[in-house]
Amino acid sequence: MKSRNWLFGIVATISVAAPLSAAAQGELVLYCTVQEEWCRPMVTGFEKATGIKVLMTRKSSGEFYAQLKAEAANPRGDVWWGGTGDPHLQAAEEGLTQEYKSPKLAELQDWAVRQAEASKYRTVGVYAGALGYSYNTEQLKKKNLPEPKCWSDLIKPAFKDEIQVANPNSSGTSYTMLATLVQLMGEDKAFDYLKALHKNINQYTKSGAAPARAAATGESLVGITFQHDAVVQAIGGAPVKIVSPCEGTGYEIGSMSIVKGAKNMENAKKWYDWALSPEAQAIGSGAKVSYQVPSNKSAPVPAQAPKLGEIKLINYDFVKYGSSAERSRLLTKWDKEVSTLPK
Ligand code: S7P
Repeated sequence: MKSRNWLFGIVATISVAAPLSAAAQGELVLYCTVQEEWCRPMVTGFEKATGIKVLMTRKSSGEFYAQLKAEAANPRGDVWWGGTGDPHLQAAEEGLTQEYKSPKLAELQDWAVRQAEASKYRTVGVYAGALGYSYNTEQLKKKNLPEPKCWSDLIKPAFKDEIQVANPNSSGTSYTMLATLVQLMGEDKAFDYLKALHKNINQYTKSGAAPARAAATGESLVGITFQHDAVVQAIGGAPVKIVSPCEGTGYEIGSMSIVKGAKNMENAKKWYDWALSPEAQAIGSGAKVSYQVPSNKSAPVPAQAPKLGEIKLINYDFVKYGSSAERSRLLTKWDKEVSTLPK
Protein backbone atom coordinates (compact mmCIF):
# COMPACT_ATOMS: atom_id res chain seq x y z
CA MET A 1 0.00 0.00 0.00
CA LYS A 2 2.80 2.26 0.98
CA SER A 3 4.66 1.64 -2.29
CA ARG A 4 1.53 2.41 -4.36
CA ASN A 5 1.15 5.78 -2.64
CA TRP A 6 4.79 6.42 -3.29
CA LEU A 7 4.25 5.65 -6.98
CA PHE A 8 1.21 7.97 -7.20
CA GLY A 9 3.27 10.67 -5.55
CA ILE A 10 5.92 10.42 -8.26
CA VAL A 11 3.36 10.47 -11.07
CA ALA A 12 1.64 13.51 -9.56
CA THR A 13 4.95 15.32 -9.17
CA ILE A 14 5.94 14.64 -12.77
CA SER A 15 2.66 15.83 -14.23
CA VAL A 16 2.73 19.04 -12.19
CA ALA A 17 6.36 19.84 -12.84
CA ALA A 18 6.56 18.85 -16.53
CA PRO A 19 5.77 21.57 -19.09
CA LEU A 20 2.49 21.10 -20.99
CA SER A 21 3.98 19.31 -23.98
CA ALA A 22 2.02 19.35 -27.25
CA ALA A 23 2.57 15.62 -27.70
CA ALA A 24 0.99 14.92 -24.32
CA GLN A 25 -1.92 17.31 -24.79
CA GLY A 26 -2.71 16.46 -28.41
CA GLU A 27 -3.88 18.69 -31.21
CA LEU A 28 -6.74 20.90 -32.29
CA VAL A 29 -7.71 21.68 -35.86
CA LEU A 30 -9.02 25.24 -35.86
CA TYR A 31 -11.04 26.85 -38.63
CA CYS A 32 -10.58 30.57 -38.04
CA THR A 33 -12.73 33.20 -39.76
CA VAL A 34 -11.60 36.50 -38.27
CA GLN A 35 -8.60 38.29 -39.75
CA GLU A 36 -5.35 36.28 -39.81
CA GLU A 37 -3.75 38.98 -37.58
CA TRP A 38 -6.22 38.03 -34.82
CA CYS A 39 -6.24 34.27 -35.46
CA ARG A 40 -2.49 34.04 -34.81
CA PRO A 41 -2.30 35.56 -31.28
CA MET A 42 -5.38 33.52 -30.32
CA VAL A 43 -3.58 30.33 -31.36
CA THR A 44 -0.47 31.32 -29.42
CA GLY A 45 -2.53 32.21 -26.33
CA PHE A 46 -4.35 28.88 -26.35
CA GLU A 47 -1.20 26.85 -26.95
CA LYS A 48 0.47 28.61 -24.02
CA ALA A 49 -2.52 28.09 -21.73
CA THR A 50 -3.08 24.42 -22.53
CA GLY A 51 -0.05 22.90 -24.26
CA ILE A 52 -2.39 21.78 -27.07
CA LYS A 53 -0.91 22.20 -30.55
CA VAL A 54 -3.24 24.14 -32.85
CA LEU A 55 -3.36 23.59 -36.60
CA MET A 56 -5.11 26.69 -37.93
CA THR A 57 -6.53 27.64 -41.32
CA ARG A 58 -8.13 31.02 -42.08
CA LYS A 59 -11.07 31.33 -44.49
CA SER A 60 -14.18 33.49 -44.85
CA SER A 61 -17.52 32.58 -43.24
CA GLY A 62 -19.30 31.26 -46.33
CA GLU A 63 -16.21 29.29 -47.34
CA PHE A 64 -15.99 27.44 -44.01
CA TYR A 65 -19.73 26.78 -44.03
CA ALA A 66 -19.30 25.13 -47.46
CA GLN A 67 -16.22 23.24 -46.25
CA LEU A 68 -18.04 21.84 -43.19
CA LYS A 69 -20.79 20.63 -45.50
CA ALA A 70 -18.32 19.04 -47.92
CA GLU A 71 -16.44 17.35 -45.06
CA ALA A 72 -19.52 16.20 -43.13
CA ALA A 73 -18.90 12.48 -43.78
CA ASN A 74 -15.30 12.76 -42.60
CA PRO A 75 -14.84 15.93 -40.52
CA ARG A 76 -11.34 17.39 -40.51
CA GLY A 77 -11.89 20.53 -38.45
CA ASP A 78 -12.58 20.52 -34.69
CA VAL A 79 -13.69 24.08 -33.97
CA TRP A 80 -14.92 26.87 -36.22
CA TRP A 81 -14.14 30.12 -34.41
CA GLY A 82 -15.33 33.55 -35.53
CA GLY A 83 -17.20 34.74 -38.56
CA THR A 84 -20.70 36.10 -38.86
CA GLY A 85 -23.45 34.22 -37.07
CA ASP A 86 -25.75 33.49 -40.01
CA PRO A 87 -23.68 30.68 -41.60
CA HIS A 88 -23.00 29.24 -38.11
CA LEU A 89 -26.78 29.11 -37.57
CA GLN A 90 -27.24 27.49 -40.96
CA ALA A 91 -24.57 24.88 -40.14
CA ALA A 92 -26.33 24.23 -36.81
CA GLU A 93 -29.69 23.72 -38.48
CA GLU A 94 -28.12 21.32 -40.98
CA GLY A 95 -26.58 19.25 -38.16
CA LEU A 96 -23.00 20.08 -39.15
CA THR A 97 -22.10 21.28 -35.67
CA GLN A 98 -22.19 19.77 -32.20
CA GLU A 99 -24.40 20.72 -29.26
CA TYR A 100 -22.32 21.95 -26.33
CA LYS A 101 -23.35 23.91 -23.23
CA SER A 102 -20.24 25.63 -22.01
CA PRO A 103 -19.98 26.42 -18.30
CA LYS A 104 -19.03 29.91 -19.52
CA LEU A 105 -22.54 30.61 -20.87
CA ALA A 106 -23.52 32.22 -17.58
CA GLU A 107 -20.82 34.88 -18.08
CA LEU A 108 -22.07 36.02 -21.49
CA GLN A 109 -24.13 38.94 -22.75
CA ASP A 110 -27.78 38.14 -23.51
CA TRP A 111 -27.27 38.48 -27.29
CA ALA A 112 -24.58 35.80 -27.17
CA VAL A 113 -26.76 33.43 -25.17
CA ARG A 114 -29.73 34.04 -27.50
CA GLN A 115 -27.53 32.91 -30.38
CA ALA A 116 -26.81 29.68 -28.46
CA GLU A 117 -30.49 29.14 -27.66
CA ALA A 118 -31.55 29.78 -31.26
CA SER A 119 -29.19 27.05 -32.45
CA LYS A 120 -30.06 24.57 -29.69
CA TYR A 121 -26.57 25.17 -28.30
CA ARG A 122 -24.76 24.30 -31.53
CA THR A 123 -23.19 27.76 -31.75
CA VAL A 124 -22.61 30.71 -29.44
CA GLY A 125 -21.87 34.43 -29.75
CA VAL A 126 -18.28 35.54 -29.24
CA TYR A 127 -18.45 39.20 -30.32
CA ALA A 128 -20.76 41.75 -31.96
CA GLY A 129 -20.20 44.51 -34.47
CA ALA A 130 -22.15 46.87 -36.74
CA LEU A 131 -22.08 47.02 -40.51
CA GLY A 132 -21.25 50.27 -42.28
CA TYR A 133 -18.74 51.66 -44.71
CA SER A 134 -15.60 53.75 -44.82
CA TYR A 135 -14.25 56.12 -47.41
CA ASN A 136 -10.86 57.58 -48.18
CA THR A 137 -11.07 61.27 -47.23
CA GLU A 138 -8.12 62.30 -49.42
CA GLN A 139 -9.56 60.59 -52.50
CA LEU A 140 -13.00 62.06 -51.85
CA LYS A 141 -11.51 65.55 -51.76
CA LYS A 142 -9.37 64.92 -54.83
CA LYS A 143 -12.38 63.68 -56.80
CA ASN A 144 -14.51 66.51 -55.46
CA LEU A 145 -17.33 64.18 -54.46
CA PRO A 146 -19.96 64.83 -51.76
CA GLU A 147 -19.56 63.06 -48.41
CA PRO A 148 -21.64 59.87 -48.44
CA LYS A 149 -23.75 59.45 -45.31
CA CYS A 150 -26.49 56.99 -46.23
CA TRP A 151 -26.97 53.71 -48.10
CA SER A 152 -28.81 55.76 -50.73
CA ASP A 153 -25.67 57.82 -51.45
CA LEU A 154 -23.76 54.74 -52.60
CA ILE A 155 -25.98 54.17 -55.64
CA LYS A 156 -25.53 57.69 -57.02
CA PRO A 157 -23.89 57.78 -60.50
CA ALA A 158 -21.06 59.92 -59.07
CA PHE A 159 -19.81 56.78 -57.26
CA LYS A 160 -19.48 54.65 -60.41
CA ASP A 161 -16.68 52.09 -59.89
CA GLU A 162 -15.78 53.70 -56.57
CA ILE A 163 -17.16 51.07 -54.19
CA GLN A 164 -15.85 47.72 -53.04
CA VAL A 165 -17.71 44.99 -51.16
CA ALA A 166 -17.26 41.24 -50.83
CA ASN A 167 -19.21 38.51 -52.58
CA PRO A 168 -22.00 37.36 -50.20
CA ASN A 169 -21.44 33.71 -51.10
CA SER A 170 -17.93 33.64 -49.65
CA SER A 171 -18.27 36.48 -47.18
CA GLY A 172 -20.39 36.66 -44.06
CA THR A 173 -19.92 40.43 -44.00
CA SER A 174 -21.47 40.80 -47.42
CA TYR A 175 -24.32 38.40 -46.62
CA THR A 176 -24.99 40.58 -43.57
CA MET A 177 -25.31 43.54 -45.95
CA LEU A 178 -27.70 41.63 -48.20
CA ALA A 179 -29.89 40.54 -45.30
CA THR A 180 -29.71 44.01 -43.75
CA LEU A 181 -30.97 45.71 -46.91
CA VAL A 182 -33.81 43.22 -47.25
CA GLN A 183 -34.86 43.94 -43.66
CA LEU A 184 -34.49 47.72 -44.08
CA MET A 185 -36.17 48.17 -47.47
CA GLY A 186 -38.23 45.06 -48.13
CA GLU A 187 -37.01 42.43 -50.59
CA ASP A 188 -38.03 44.02 -53.92
CA LYS A 189 -36.57 47.43 -53.11
CA ALA A 190 -33.44 45.82 -51.65
CA PHE A 191 -32.79 43.91 -54.88
CA ASP A 192 -33.41 47.08 -56.93
CA TYR A 193 -30.86 48.76 -54.67
CA LEU A 194 -28.33 45.92 -55.08
CA LYS A 195 -28.70 46.09 -58.87
CA ALA A 196 -28.04 49.84 -58.79
CA LEU A 197 -25.11 49.34 -56.41
CA HIS A 198 -23.66 46.72 -58.78
CA LYS A 199 -23.00 49.53 -61.31
CA ASN A 200 -20.80 51.29 -58.76
CA ILE A 201 -18.85 48.23 -57.59
CA ASN A 202 -15.24 48.04 -58.77
CA GLN A 203 -14.66 44.55 -57.32
CA TYR A 204 -16.47 41.87 -55.32
CA THR A 205 -13.73 40.52 -53.04
CA LYS A 206 -13.63 37.08 -51.42
CA SER A 207 -12.94 38.35 -47.91
CA GLY A 208 -15.32 40.69 -46.12
CA ALA A 209 -12.71 42.96 -44.54
CA ALA A 210 -10.63 43.47 -47.72
CA PRO A 211 -12.69 46.52 -48.87
CA ALA A 212 -11.71 48.37 -45.66
CA ARG A 213 -8.05 47.89 -46.60
CA ALA A 214 -8.78 49.03 -50.17
CA ALA A 215 -10.43 52.22 -48.89
CA ALA A 216 -7.49 52.80 -46.55
CA THR A 217 -4.94 52.65 -49.37
CA GLY A 218 -7.14 54.56 -51.81
CA GLU A 219 -7.39 51.58 -54.16
CA SER A 220 -11.17 52.01 -53.75
CA LEU A 221 -12.87 55.20 -52.62
CA VAL A 222 -15.45 53.38 -50.48
CA GLY A 223 -15.34 49.98 -48.76
CA ILE A 224 -18.45 48.35 -47.30
CA THR A 225 -17.46 46.28 -44.25
CA PHE A 226 -18.08 45.96 -40.56
CA GLN A 227 -17.22 49.27 -38.96
CA HIS A 228 -14.66 47.65 -36.64
CA ASP A 229 -12.64 46.51 -39.67
CA ALA A 230 -12.38 50.15 -40.77
CA VAL A 231 -11.38 51.14 -37.21
CA VAL A 232 -8.28 48.91 -37.61
CA GLN A 233 -7.33 50.97 -40.67
CA ALA A 234 -8.05 54.33 -39.01
CA ILE A 235 -5.92 53.38 -35.99
CA GLY A 236 -3.15 52.38 -38.38
CA GLY A 237 -3.16 55.99 -39.62
CA ALA A 238 -5.15 55.64 -42.86
CA PRO A 239 -7.18 58.70 -44.00
CA VAL A 240 -10.58 57.06 -43.64
CA LYS A 241 -13.93 58.17 -42.28
CA ILE A 242 -16.33 55.56 -40.95
CA VAL A 243 -20.02 55.86 -41.72
CA SER A 244 -23.09 54.44 -39.96
CA PRO A 245 -25.63 54.73 -42.78
CA CYS A 246 -28.38 57.26 -41.97
CA GLU A 247 -31.24 54.84 -42.75
CA GLY A 248 -29.97 52.38 -40.11
CA THR A 249 -27.81 49.31 -40.38
CA GLY A 250 -27.46 45.66 -39.47
CA TYR A 251 -24.99 43.94 -37.21
CA GLU A 252 -23.38 40.57 -36.64
CA ILE A 253 -23.10 38.24 -33.73
CA GLY A 254 -19.73 36.72 -34.50
CA SER A 255 -20.01 33.07 -33.51
CA MET A 256 -18.18 29.85 -32.68
CA SER A 257 -19.20 26.21 -33.22
CA ILE A 258 -17.76 22.76 -32.56
CA VAL A 259 -17.70 20.56 -35.64
CA LYS A 260 -20.00 17.50 -35.42
CA GLY A 261 -17.81 14.39 -35.21
CA ALA A 262 -14.68 16.42 -34.35
CA LYS A 263 -11.70 14.08 -34.00
CA ASN A 264 -10.34 16.10 -31.07
CA MET A 265 -13.62 16.66 -29.25
CA GLU A 266 -12.19 17.21 -25.74
CA ASN A 267 -9.68 19.75 -27.03
CA ALA A 268 -12.45 21.43 -29.04
CA LYS A 269 -14.41 21.94 -25.80
CA LYS A 270 -11.27 23.29 -24.12
CA TRP A 271 -10.88 25.89 -26.92
CA TYR A 272 -14.59 26.73 -26.70
CA ASP A 273 -14.50 27.40 -22.95
CA TRP A 274 -11.19 29.27 -23.20
CA ALA A 275 -12.38 31.44 -26.12
CA LEU A 276 -15.37 32.56 -24.03
CA SER A 277 -13.14 33.67 -21.14
CA PRO A 278 -12.38 37.37 -20.51
CA GLU A 279 -8.64 36.69 -20.94
CA ALA A 280 -9.04 35.18 -24.41
CA GLN A 281 -11.52 37.87 -25.43
CA ALA A 282 -9.01 40.59 -24.52
CA ILE A 283 -6.33 39.21 -26.87
CA GLY A 284 -7.58 40.84 -30.10
CA SER A 285 -7.84 44.38 -28.75
CA GLY A 286 -4.61 43.89 -26.76
CA ALA A 287 -2.83 43.11 -30.03
CA LYS A 288 -4.63 46.09 -31.67
CA VAL A 289 -6.20 43.89 -34.32
CA SER A 290 -9.85 43.64 -33.29
CA TYR A 291 -12.39 46.20 -32.12
CA GLN A 292 -15.60 44.20 -31.82
CA VAL A 293 -17.69 44.14 -28.65
CA PRO A 294 -16.77 40.94 -26.76
CA SER A 295 -19.45 38.56 -25.50
CA ASN A 296 -18.06 37.88 -22.02
CA LYS A 297 -19.47 40.54 -19.69
CA SER A 298 -16.12 40.83 -17.88
CA ALA A 299 -14.00 41.21 -21.02
CA PRO A 300 -12.84 44.78 -21.66
CA VAL A 301 -14.70 46.59 -24.45
CA PRO A 302 -12.03 48.32 -26.55
CA ALA A 303 -12.29 52.12 -26.25
CA GLN A 304 -12.20 52.42 -30.05
CA ALA A 305 -14.97 49.86 -30.67
CA PRO A 306 -17.92 51.47 -32.50
CA LYS A 307 -20.55 52.16 -29.82
CA LEU A 308 -23.48 49.91 -30.67
CA GLY A 309 -25.81 51.87 -28.40
CA GLU A 310 -25.21 55.02 -30.46
CA ILE A 311 -25.73 53.40 -33.89
CA LYS A 312 -29.17 53.17 -35.50
CA LEU A 313 -29.32 49.37 -35.57
CA ILE A 314 -32.13 47.39 -37.16
CA ASN A 315 -33.74 44.57 -35.20
CA TYR A 316 -31.79 41.97 -37.24
CA ASP A 317 -33.73 38.70 -37.40
CA PHE A 318 -30.90 36.17 -36.92
CA VAL A 319 -33.24 33.19 -36.80
CA LYS A 320 -34.81 33.97 -40.17
CA TYR A 321 -31.71 35.17 -42.03
CA GLY A 322 -29.51 32.45 -40.52
CA SER A 323 -31.96 29.74 -41.59
CA SER A 324 -30.81 27.37 -44.27
CA ALA A 325 -33.77 28.05 -46.58
CA GLU A 326 -33.57 31.85 -46.39
CA ARG A 327 -29.80 32.16 -46.68
CA SER A 328 -29.66 29.77 -49.64
CA ARG A 329 -32.62 31.47 -51.33
CA LEU A 330 -31.22 34.99 -51.01
CA LEU A 331 -27.76 33.95 -52.22
CA THR A 332 -29.20 32.14 -55.25
CA LYS A 333 -31.31 35.21 -56.04
CA TRP A 334 -28.28 37.52 -55.73
CA ASP A 335 -26.28 35.21 -58.04
CA LYS A 336 -29.06 35.17 -60.65
CA GLU A 337 -30.32 38.71 -60.51
CA VAL A 338 -27.36 40.85 -59.44
CA SER A 339 -23.96 39.29 -60.07
CA THR A 340 -24.69 38.45 -63.71
CA LEU A 341 -25.79 41.97 -64.65
CA PRO A 342 -23.58 43.94 -67.02
CA LYS A 343 -21.97 47.04 -65.51
O1 S7P B 1 -12.33 41.03 -39.32
C1 S7P B 1 -13.19 40.55 -38.39
C2 S7P B 1 -14.48 40.21 -39.03
O2 S7P B 1 -15.04 41.31 -39.71
O3 S7P B 1 -14.32 39.15 -39.93
C3 S7P B 1 -15.42 38.29 -39.83
C4 S7P B 1 -15.93 38.07 -41.16
O4 S7P B 1 -17.07 37.28 -41.25
C5 S7P B 1 -14.86 37.33 -41.93
O5 S7P B 1 -14.84 37.73 -43.08
P1 S7P B 1 -15.90 37.32 -44.21
O6 S7P B 1 -16.83 38.48 -44.35
O7 S7P B 1 -14.93 37.24 -45.33
O8 S7P B 1 -16.63 36.06 -43.92
C6 S7P B 1 -16.40 38.95 -38.91
O9 S7P B 1 -17.17 38.08 -38.18
C7 S7P B 1 -15.47 39.72 -38.05
O10 S7P B 1 -16.04 40.70 -37.26
